[in-house]
Amino acid sequence: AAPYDTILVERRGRVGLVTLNRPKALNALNRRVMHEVTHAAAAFDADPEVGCLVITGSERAFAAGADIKEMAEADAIAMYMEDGFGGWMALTRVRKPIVAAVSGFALGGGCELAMMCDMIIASDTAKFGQPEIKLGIIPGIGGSQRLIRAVGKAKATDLCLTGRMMDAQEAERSGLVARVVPAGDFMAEAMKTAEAIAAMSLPALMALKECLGRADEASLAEGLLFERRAIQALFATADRREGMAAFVEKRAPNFTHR
Ligand code: CO8
Repeated sequence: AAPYDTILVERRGRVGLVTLNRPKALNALNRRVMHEVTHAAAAFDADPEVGCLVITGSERAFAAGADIKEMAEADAIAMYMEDGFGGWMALTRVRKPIVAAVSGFALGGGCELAMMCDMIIASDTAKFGQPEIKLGIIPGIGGSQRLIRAVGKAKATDLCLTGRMMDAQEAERSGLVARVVPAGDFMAEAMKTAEAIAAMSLPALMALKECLGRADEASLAEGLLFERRAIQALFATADRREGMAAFVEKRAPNFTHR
């Protein structure tokens, strides 16, 4: 692996695992973390042996937001010239599914990072929020856009304007989180889920991620057409033949991800 300072990176079978690792700062997301996470994710995206990624933090914190100590020194013109925080957009170009395994604090940029992933599995200790307003700023990598799409206008507005935290149960109720599991089990659950996803046909997974992403970005008519073209194209894969043959023959499929 590349020499990373702020993350741990490991491939387990077909799952690429990225663990944020700045425990003393509750995994605050500084520039270095941004470069390392996006670099590691792009490397897993390019690795044909990987079918699904997991991004996680520690039990205490997924990530407590952008690094406030770094931001305290920032200057507006420099931020603009270097497109401050813009590097995180690279994560949205990853074409394989990403599961966020969230325990403890997922605040500000941490909540936004979790929302850039395709699904969130949370421990029952997870706490989500967009507390930027308390610092005199606002979310910067999608909080005002993705949260409203995930939980609706009422709750997103409440969270963003007050900066309050929402617990795992409220996050699940409101549709931000796919599953809540007991604290001790969240990593096992996330890894098991990612392994199950990674065992599916990779071209189908990639097409599916693209289609799901369209739901937020296109009209229903455009999205339906996009989905139909994608399923038609998937009839060309060997995995499609194998998947259907395996069903008919009452056996497990042996996907080759082609
Ligand atoms: N940045 C830098 N350091 C942090 C951060 C942070 N966001 N959060 C915690 N830390 C540090 C603390 O300074 C402390 O360090 P030290 O031991 O040296 O004093 C250490 O982590 C432990 O934190 P606490 O002692 O505060 O732990 P508590 O359990 O008392 O409190 C909280 C935990 C509630 C999470 C508290 O630390 C907190 O409120 N943190 C800040 C949360 C926040 O405001 N986040 C939003 C930041 S703004 C943002 O994310 C902007 C988004 C724009 C784009 C983002 C791109 C990445």
